[in-house]
Amino acid sequence: MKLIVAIVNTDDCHAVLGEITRNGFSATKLSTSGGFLRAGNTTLIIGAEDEKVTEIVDIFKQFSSKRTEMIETSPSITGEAFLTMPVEVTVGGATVFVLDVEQFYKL
Ligand code: 2BA
Ligand code: 2BA
Repeated sequence: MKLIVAIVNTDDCHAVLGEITRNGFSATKLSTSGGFLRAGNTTLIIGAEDEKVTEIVDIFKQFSSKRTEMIETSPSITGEAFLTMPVEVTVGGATVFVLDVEQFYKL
């Protein structure tokens, strides 16, 4: 058995957890903060059989990989026109650790 410890962007957590539970896995969600930015993120811990790890990591790849999105900046006035500028921002990202589990009990 393995324990997957995955730190994800809080915005992606809902989609990741939905897919994980839909596929029959159990998870525990912790509200955490990154040590560098000191901003909130989410840590998911998932105990799973060894042969299921790839399937679970694939869910993280699909639902929380780093990607770029275009967002509209707030409108600014240039001459007589209101302009919004689309800018590219990086969102998401997952840091995933897979640990060996020595013992597992459900009491
Ligand atoms: P339990 O299996 O007794 O799990 C209680 C809580 O322990 C879970 O809360 C979760 O926080 C944690 N947990 C259990 N197994 C885990 C694992 N392998 N890895 C990480 N954390 C684990 P919930 O997720 O809210 O689940 C509440 C109850 O709902 C569970 O009780 C189980 O009976 C059921 N359940 C959980 N996931 C399910 C799923 N994907 N499909 C159907 N039923 C599920
Ligand atoms: P990421 O590397 O994508 O990491 C996102 C969050 O994942 C981190 O939040 C941290 O909570 C967790 N994490 C990443 N690697 C980890 C590890 N080896 N062990 C435990 N937790 C880990 P933050 O610490 O707030 O970092 C946010 C972003 O700032 C990082 O994105 C990285 O791009 C950058 N960063 C982190 N530490 C840095 C440092 N010492 N110097 C420069 N940039 C750093």
